Amino acid sequence: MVTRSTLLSPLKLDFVRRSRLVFVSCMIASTHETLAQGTERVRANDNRARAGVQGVSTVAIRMEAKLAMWHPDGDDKPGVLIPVFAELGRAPQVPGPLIRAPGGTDVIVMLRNSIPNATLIVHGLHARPPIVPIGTTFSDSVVIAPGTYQTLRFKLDRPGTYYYWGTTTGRPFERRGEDAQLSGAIVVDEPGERTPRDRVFVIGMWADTTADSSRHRQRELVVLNGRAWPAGDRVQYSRGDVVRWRVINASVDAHAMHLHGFYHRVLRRGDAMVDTVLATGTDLVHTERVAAGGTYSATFTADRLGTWLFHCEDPAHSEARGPLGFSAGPGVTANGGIVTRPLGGLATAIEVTHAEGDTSWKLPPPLPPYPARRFRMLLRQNLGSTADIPIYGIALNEVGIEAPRPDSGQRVGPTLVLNRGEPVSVWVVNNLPEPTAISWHGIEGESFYDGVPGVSGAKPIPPPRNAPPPAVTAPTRPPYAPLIAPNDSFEVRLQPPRSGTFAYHAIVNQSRQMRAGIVGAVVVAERNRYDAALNFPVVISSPSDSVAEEVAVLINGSTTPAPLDLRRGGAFRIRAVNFTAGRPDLVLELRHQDSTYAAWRPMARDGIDVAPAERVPQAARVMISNGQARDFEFAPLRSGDYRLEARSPSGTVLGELPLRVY
Ligand SMILES: [Cu+2]
Repeated sequence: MVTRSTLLSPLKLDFVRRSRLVFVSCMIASTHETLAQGTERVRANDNRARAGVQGVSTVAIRMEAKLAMWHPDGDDKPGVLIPVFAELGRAPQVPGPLIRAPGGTDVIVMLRNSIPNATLIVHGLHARPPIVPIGTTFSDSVVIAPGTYQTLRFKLDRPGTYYYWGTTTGRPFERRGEDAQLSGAIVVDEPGERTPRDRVFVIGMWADTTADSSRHRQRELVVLNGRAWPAGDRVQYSRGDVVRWRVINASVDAHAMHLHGFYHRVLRRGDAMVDTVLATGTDLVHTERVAAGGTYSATFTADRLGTWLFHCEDPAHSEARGPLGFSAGPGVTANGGIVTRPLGGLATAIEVTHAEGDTSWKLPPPLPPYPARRFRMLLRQNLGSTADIPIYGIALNEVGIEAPRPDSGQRVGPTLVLNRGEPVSVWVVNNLPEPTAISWHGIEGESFYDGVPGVSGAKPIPPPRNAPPPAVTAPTRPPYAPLIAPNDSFEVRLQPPRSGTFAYHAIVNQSRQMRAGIVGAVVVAERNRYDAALNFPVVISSPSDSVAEEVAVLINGSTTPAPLDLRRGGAFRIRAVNFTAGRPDLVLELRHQDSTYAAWRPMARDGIDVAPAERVPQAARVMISNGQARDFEFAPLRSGDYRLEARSPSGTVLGELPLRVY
């Protein structure tokens, strides 16, 4: 129920006080009509039903933009009155109504602006491809005065994923505030084909909801199809289903969309205007960076049972935050207790269950293969660690081969080197003063060991009544991966199927624990082929200190990492992973002492080898988003000093790793 008190909550007053926007001023002098309109509740739009009335080769949609209450964290959580789109006579929606038709369809949109006293500008309601008659300039937008409507006719020809968006401020795409949910998907299907069973995800962002932080990333709420995790829908598939997704980033930040458990093949990338089919063979990724305003389409086969997270790898966008209008509060309570923060914001979960007729659930669950090697991974607190600024370390040893290490490293974990295909056990021992859980980033395996507490794993399937008990009784375990309490432990089984550079990292209290040091590289190599002298894992993370975080990154746990020594004439592999907070646009560069670019050869992306034709020497510069892994070969021919720099997209040096070649 929305009551008047919701409308006049402190959030609303604060929202009005701070806002500079046109339509808000109208709410201060709100008419009876505004209030009545505002009580309408936004429905999260899962984009499974198309809007409008479908004719033979036309679709007609009657829409309006109006104010309504949006509750991104769930119906029982705080809401906010914002302008949104609705189909006339239906509940308002975030994202807006889905315009979907086969190529060749004529679309008629009647759009009314019912936002009191605000001029609405809508972009994107035009033909695809955009048609520009000779002698005219193309405009992607229409201006609709308050209380009026316009009828737009355009033809959707070119198949692809697009969107429309509106603004009440007249600003360009840069919408973080009140009008930021005025976005909707446009999907053009292949003509003559049945509408595929795909999913359309629209990413939205909302800022300015808490007044107590000066740092914008602490104030950002990122939503998927109008809801923040865990309030949104999960996505269900049967094992073997071919999954097709369209992702539209209608927000003004880039996102690093990471899929747990699977690689997805990116088929197209685009934006509001164009959608380009990719012809390269190198678009099999577990993490796809999607720029502000960008789109992508991807596919994969859901051949692994269990529940899998699909989320933005940037903890600034997928860590739990306070409900709308409230900050999440400090990570540490007044008496020193540490608040556990599971995920929130830009995330959903994929549930893969047995296909109909698949009776393999009757069999006892397969036991993980007997581990060929066992590792013990001890997470502990380092000297100087405080509740507010924790410094954690990891001592890793192979049980029975190496003695436990006395030191734990600082702010970065040691590299875990595994052989491809070899089953191992990693005993994660939590001696931290807070609960934790470890995610095995990019490593395909069993859902339960993927490590996301309460998500990874699967609901147990009850046997039918009168079913005989299974022949072998498997050891019982909880259905979902646990949160590892302080002084508790969790045995993880891995059998990495492919070689490459991966990572492990904390997946609760994520930015806090990763910055403290619960992050490290995993390198999977052909059996016993890994040579530590030729391979340089480079883990980039963020400092705990929030002031330092704005201007620096840590490379291998330090703002002043120890130099690497390389021999002239050798071929060295740089294996970089980005687990910073809020840096999806990080740029890595390798430079000579005189600041010119050195040359390197791209070798792998996200653990997938690049095509041989692409492994050519080139200027050493790459963008690496959160959660991505990038491998390069550096074969220095002359001695001297080099440096690997991590830069912001505008070129500011955030961190530097010296390389000495002799
Ligand atoms: Cu993000």
